[in-house]
Amino acid sequence: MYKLYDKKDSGNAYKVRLALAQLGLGFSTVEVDSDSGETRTKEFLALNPNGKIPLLELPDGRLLPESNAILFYLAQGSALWPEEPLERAEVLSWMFFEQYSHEPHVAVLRNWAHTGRLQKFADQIETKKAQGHAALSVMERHVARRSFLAAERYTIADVALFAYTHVAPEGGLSLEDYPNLRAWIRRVQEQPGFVPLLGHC
Ligand SMILES: N[C@@H](CCC(=O)N[C@@H](CS)C(=O)NCC(=O)O)C(=O)O
Repeated sequence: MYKLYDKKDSGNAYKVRLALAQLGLGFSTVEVDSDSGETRTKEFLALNPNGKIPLLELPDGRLLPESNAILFYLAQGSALWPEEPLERAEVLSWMFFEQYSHEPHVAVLRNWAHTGRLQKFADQIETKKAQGHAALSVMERHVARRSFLAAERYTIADVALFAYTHVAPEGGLSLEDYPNLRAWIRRVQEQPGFVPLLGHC
């Protein structure tokens, strides 16, 4: 069975829980409070030297960090990972977009809000919001004429981007002006085996 080093309110960890659930794979979780330094202990750093969750332990004990790499690993041979090379590249393109242009703004604002640090980072809020809205706008335009992000079907690109997009308002990024994105969120929530993000933050 898989073991997920997890945090119930983490969108990055939620990506993995969602994929595991939708793929029907059994797993146990170990809660690691990344907001209070538990990913920076000597013991955890021995598991993931980068000091971050999610971290997946495979049934044979091998360890795999990085949410999107974990999604890629789990999705092999499933409908969540297309077969055609260009469609695969499109999925990866959105997953790289998520890590570089979306998560550092959309997820970070949410984390600052939930950990009471908006005041501490007040001088960065407007820039982060502009960057977050820029990423959401790219997605809004893309899903205006498509049901899903890549390969014309639900893939791990949707899993990766759903995690923080649907809770963007928790970080002060309203989805009011993104009707197509809200429709895409509903389509993801209707996928077989869908499970919600746990925890409030
Ligand atoms: N690129 C990583 C980011 C993971 C990440 O930022 N994890 C956060 C929680 S959501 C964390 O563990 N932070 C603790 C720390 O950096 O000390 C991924 O996608 O898995």
